[in-house]
Amino acid sequence: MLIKKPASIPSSEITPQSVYLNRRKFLAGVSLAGAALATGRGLLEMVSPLTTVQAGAKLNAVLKSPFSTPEKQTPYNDVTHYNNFYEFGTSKEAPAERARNFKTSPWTLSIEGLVNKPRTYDLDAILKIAPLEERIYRHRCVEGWSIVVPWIGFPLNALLKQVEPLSKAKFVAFQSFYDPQQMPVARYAGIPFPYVEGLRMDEALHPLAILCVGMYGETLPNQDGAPIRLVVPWKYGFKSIKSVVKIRFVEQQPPTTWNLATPREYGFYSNVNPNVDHPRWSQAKERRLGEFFKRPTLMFNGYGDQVAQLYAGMDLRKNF
Ligand SMILES: Nc1nc2c(c(=O)[nH]1)N[C@H]1C(S)=C(S)[C@@H](COP(=O)(O)O)O[C@H]1N2
Ligand SMILES: [Mo]
Repeated sequence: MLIKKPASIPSSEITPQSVYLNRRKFLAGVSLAGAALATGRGLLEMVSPLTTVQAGAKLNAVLKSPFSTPEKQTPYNDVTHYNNFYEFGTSKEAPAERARNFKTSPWTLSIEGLVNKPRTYDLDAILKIAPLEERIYRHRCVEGWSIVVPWIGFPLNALLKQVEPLSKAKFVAFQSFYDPQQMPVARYAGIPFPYVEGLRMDEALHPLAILCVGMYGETLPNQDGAPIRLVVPWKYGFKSIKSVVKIRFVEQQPPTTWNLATPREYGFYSNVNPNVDHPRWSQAKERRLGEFFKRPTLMFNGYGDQVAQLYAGMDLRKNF
């Protein structure tokens, strides 16, 4: 990572953005960095207990990825103040306000179902699953807006390899945290909670699918799904489930929240597809946040070269 691999970049180069670090944490980070140099141990390994403490802490030792788009990144302020996170309200501005005191530490992620090695991870263990990478991805919401975000995470397949799915496992089911006490307005959202999502096994193994722990060089803000979320860039945004607490390996296609709520409008696959309209609007174009003119939406959100073969022979009109 920072010590061993020259390809790594300091997070300060990702986006110029001032970060508040309290003095004690800053000093601890510096001395640990020194110790990492002296012992040759990875910096991430040594600082991860500090970086996981709260949203908005710097994530060091982040590798660049060849999967990143060179497109202009959406401003941080837009990505953190125009959110869908229905547990915290249905307006785009609500999650930034209402998730402010969301308690994300301590956090556990449990892996269950058809695996050889079921396991419960705390956040420090999650951060040790694989080296953290920056992945600058396009994100296309089914509602017609899009953003370009420098996510930080690691391939979902790295976790899968640790828990060793059985050959019977054909799908992966994800579940979000839900606590009506902390999310009192969720009951007015009109969708069932906890929020659930799913992927077919080959989709989950695809190197573009990541578990995301940060963005713009820092841990995830609460409104963007702290402390850990999924990011699947070739699918509509609602597949990228936030604040994940459970991942279950199953034989049958699992239920997904938007399909449960409105099956006529939202299918299981939800691949970005400009040729298949939503029943109530066209999906041919999108508006990048911060831009005035719409741009054409690309098949598989522009990731077709990498993912189209996953759906070879499937009728994407039926499997929407
Ligand atoms: N738990 C949960 N995850 C969720 C949602 C939600 O309401 N609850 N909204 C989804 C939708 S519709 C989108 S577009 C993305 C938005 O992610 P962002 O706010 O970080 O841009 O999160 C997805 N993940
Ligand atoms: Mo969305």
